[in-house]
Amino acid sequence: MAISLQKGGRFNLTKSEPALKKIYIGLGWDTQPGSALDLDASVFMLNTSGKLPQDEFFIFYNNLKSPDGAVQHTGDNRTGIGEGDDELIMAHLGLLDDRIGEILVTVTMHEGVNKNQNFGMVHNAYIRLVDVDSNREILRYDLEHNYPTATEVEFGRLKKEASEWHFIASGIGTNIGLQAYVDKYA
Ligand SMILES: [Ca+2]
Ligand SMILES: [Ca+2]
Repeated sequence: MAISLQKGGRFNLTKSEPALKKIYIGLGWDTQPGSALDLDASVFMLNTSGKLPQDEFFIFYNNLKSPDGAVQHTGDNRTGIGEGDDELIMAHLGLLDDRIGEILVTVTMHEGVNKNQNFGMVHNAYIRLVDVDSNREILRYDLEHNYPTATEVEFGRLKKEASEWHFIASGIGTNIGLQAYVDKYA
């Protein structure tokens, strides 16, 4: 049975899953019947100062793979229609560049500000972590909090502390737009 986390919850991956090497990060969401929303998963791979070591460590639909080969985005979903994972990210902990101490997983609403869309229109949003080798779900965080003004939401982050990887169910919504969001970590 997978662990279910609440907003702000933490899980020590290294301690609980010592054999874990490859993680499949599944992100899902649904919209109102009949309305398609294009949500985009992005990953910020940060150093211990909380910055991207170089721009290419920002992984999104136009830069699908990190320079170290550790993180790969499997592609863009334009509608969110259907059950199950809408966008997927693969993370191979063993391949990570030594400088990386934090991996943020954020979902942004494509042109949300221009289209007057926000996360209040999104339902059943979740992030889940699956052990690729055993195909077993390790944990899941359902974002039950409502985000009526947010155009981007950090779903969760992996953080290395004293050589151990932790998952944090952050669930932080903002409405600054993707460019401003990227600028914060550049
Ligand atoms: Ca998308
Ligand atoms: Ca969906």
